[in-house]
Amino acid sequence: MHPPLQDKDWRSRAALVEILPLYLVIGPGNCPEGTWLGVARQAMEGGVTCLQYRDKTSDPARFLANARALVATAAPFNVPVLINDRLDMVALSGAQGAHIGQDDATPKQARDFLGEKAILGLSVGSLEEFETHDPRLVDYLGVGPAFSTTTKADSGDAIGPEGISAILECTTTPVVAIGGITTDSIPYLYGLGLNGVALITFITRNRDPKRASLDMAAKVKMLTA
Ligand code: TZP
Ligand code: MG
Repeated sequence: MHPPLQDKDWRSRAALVEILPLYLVIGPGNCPEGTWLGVARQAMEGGVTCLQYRDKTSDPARFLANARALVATAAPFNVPVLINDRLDMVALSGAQGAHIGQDDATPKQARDFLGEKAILGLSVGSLEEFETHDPRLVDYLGVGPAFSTTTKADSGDAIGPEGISAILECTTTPVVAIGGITTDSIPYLYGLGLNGVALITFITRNRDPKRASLDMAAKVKMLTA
């Protein structure tokens, strides 16, 4: 059994290795109207191990209400919630941490703001971006886009398994790949040393998000086999 969410040392390597394998990034914009929270629940029933609330359009009150709803939905599953970009919403929503990109607060600003207990993830799209970060401040890296994706317009060109490998060779920080990952594309990532995969479309646009998560959970086991 897992200890209660708030008591866990989320930043420990053991905790990160447990939560990163199947990571769902989700917000209202990724799902048909009114369904996103149910999709998140079904995804956790299917084995999703970590959630990121990512919402570029809601006003602050709606953002906070949604983030709180996701935290409450995830708690019985012992699944942590990370907040994309909006560091101010982390403590207010009861989330376990944040995920930032290269154009957001710096890892130093984020760590100073969040304190020592919160999980902090950073997006990295190249070796150049990787080299500018201080690994002591960041708990995991989201590397990609692994494959081409239309979900994030400014995500840059796909870096492929080779680009991901180049970064993995330079770090001991846990890494998840993101971008265009499906049950068909994930085999190209086997054996690279990834700790997990982060997904939007494969789960949120699937008619059966639980089934999609179960299928992906089975494949994710082969990442480290
Ligand atoms: N960051 C890099 S690619 C991406 C993000 C948020 C989108 C990934 O979404 P999908 O739909 O799984 O390709
Ligand atoms: Mg961002």
